[in-house]
Amino acid sequence: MSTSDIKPNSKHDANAKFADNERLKTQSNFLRGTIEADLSDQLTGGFNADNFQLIRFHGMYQQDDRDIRPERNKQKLEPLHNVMLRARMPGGIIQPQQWLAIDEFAADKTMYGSIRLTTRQTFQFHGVLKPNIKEMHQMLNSVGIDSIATAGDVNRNVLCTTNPVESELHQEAYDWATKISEHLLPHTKAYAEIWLDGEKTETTEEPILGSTYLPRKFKTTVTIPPNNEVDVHANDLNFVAIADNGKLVGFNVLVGGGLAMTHGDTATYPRKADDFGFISLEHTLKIAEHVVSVQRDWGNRANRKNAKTKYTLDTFGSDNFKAEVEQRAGVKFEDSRPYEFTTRGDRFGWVEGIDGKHHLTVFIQNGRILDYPNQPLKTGCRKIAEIHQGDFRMTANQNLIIAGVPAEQKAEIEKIAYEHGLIDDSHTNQRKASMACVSLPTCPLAMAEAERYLSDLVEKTEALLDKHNVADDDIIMRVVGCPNGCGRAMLAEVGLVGKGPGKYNVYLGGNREGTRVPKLFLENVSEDVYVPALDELIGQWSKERNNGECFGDFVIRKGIVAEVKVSKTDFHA
Ligand code: SRM
Ligand code: SF4
Repeated sequence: MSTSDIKPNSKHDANAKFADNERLKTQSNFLRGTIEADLSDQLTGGFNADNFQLIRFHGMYQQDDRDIRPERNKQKLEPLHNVMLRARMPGGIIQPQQWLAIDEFAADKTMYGSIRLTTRQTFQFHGVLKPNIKEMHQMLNSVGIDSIATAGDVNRNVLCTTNPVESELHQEAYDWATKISEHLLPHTKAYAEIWLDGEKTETTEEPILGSTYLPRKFKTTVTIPPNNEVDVHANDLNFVAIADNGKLVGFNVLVGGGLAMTHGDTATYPRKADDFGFISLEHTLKIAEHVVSVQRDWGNRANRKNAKTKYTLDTFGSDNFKAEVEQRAGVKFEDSRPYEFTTRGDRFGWVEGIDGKHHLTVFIQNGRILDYPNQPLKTGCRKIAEIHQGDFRMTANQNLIIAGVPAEQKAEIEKIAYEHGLIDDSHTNQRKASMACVSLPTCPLAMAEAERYLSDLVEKTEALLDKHNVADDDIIMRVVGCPNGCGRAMLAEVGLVGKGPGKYNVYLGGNREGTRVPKLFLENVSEDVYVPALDELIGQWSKERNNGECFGDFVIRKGIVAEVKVSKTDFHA
């Protein structure tokens, strides 16, 4: 196919100039590009031209360590190119044998030695050098893991509430997450051909994604209320489980959430998803397919900053989008069934499931599993994996659940967890309610620190809560290194968004349930401004809040920031 064959998007200006990503997808021979040839190019540790982008569809990003970039530059060396890999793990479930394999690879073959749990229920390896990339995929494949479509303009890793307590409902929801993930995967066999030495085949079509794939990344969840830990409003497509007597009967479908924006560009904004209505179970895959197909055909392929589903809904009308989905799927949405989100946090410690199995949720600061001085988290996880009879579940808050433990093994697992810092009674509620994205040194888009700064900020916030006699309370606080918002600051009660080194925009007014976008409070400020400001606000909150009123609700009630009701009009107003 040549560039001139790219079909103009019927809904947009036929003369618009397509984003260059459209050309490269078109010319990629269904995501193959020249990646294979590039792998044997020893002149560079990186990937050439279009392959830099194409490897994303195979779950990898080319990166370099930004801390050492200036020094290498001085020495006239190319940046120390490496890749970050993100695995595909619908619902975040990983078996002990798989854990042992990734633990070993992280230790032996990555620059940082860590396993990084992400905000989307999977893990990343950071710092894999080119000669080790193929081996990495083959190792993953040998234990039943792949990284297909965890990045790029496709449907990404499908999230599912990590709720091992109501095991039956969770099992059903998890099965749907897996089915949806598989249904929406690219059909091309490029991944197997390139990384697993699979048989060379010819791909002639991508029946759901289309030969030029989607206009932009696409994110999906399956969610079991009342817990919204997957943060539905960060996602393009959400299936909210509706149960009758503990049996899953269907889903309410929410479409068009997303959190990214660009500093200074008011045409970009975080936006909540719209409720399209209820569907019964048998329509799930059809609806998933056609929300994707409408976004595929109506999404903006000229301007990538306005290409996500949230903008397609705002451009063409949510009702029109919904009607088109109904027509293509041959399914009418029914009225939404009642449900409520009441919580977003993980339930730390042990809980017993209805099947009598026990589940231990451990807090992993920033999701970074590594052996720290006095806290050998990685060794602890490995020791547990060596004896564990259940599985592990990665949560969307970057934490880990050791799930399905029989009563007789609880004590042994708990002992290992304590000895290795996986259970640490000194962690405050505030620490557990705080989250940051990766940011520096690996993220090429980072403008300010996030992961490496979070602990300091938490300590300062803990001191403020203590000072105002509310030390047992907490505020959902999230820090991101840039406005892409990977740590979901745009659904936090207090969200810090990186603007430059040590400088952040401070947003206030999200709620505990994750159903409200916060609003700008302070712009481009450093700690000497926002810590005293938080001191004052926390002081006010501690004295003037209504019974049980959370910080985010308080700042809205007091008019400290205005409520964002409709993002398109309210967010930048
Ligand atoms: Fe993200 C890009 C890390 C969740 C919105 N994200 C990136 C990249 C790959 C930078 C890049 O493009 O080169 C970051 C790699 C950093 C590194 O060194 O690892 C990165 N994103 C992450 C993770 C690892 C953050 C974390 O601390 O856990 C999360 C991986 C999720 C996963 O397993 O798939 C992660 N990213 C998110 C989320 C939150 C979510 O989905 O729940 C968002 C906001 C929700 C949304 O999509 O609206 C998010 N990431 C972005 C964006 C902005 C997309 C947009 O709509 O404009 C980018 C940049 C882009 O795509 O151009 C981005
Ligand atoms: Fe990187 Fe920005 Fe995402 Fe943080 S929010 S990981 S800095 S892209």
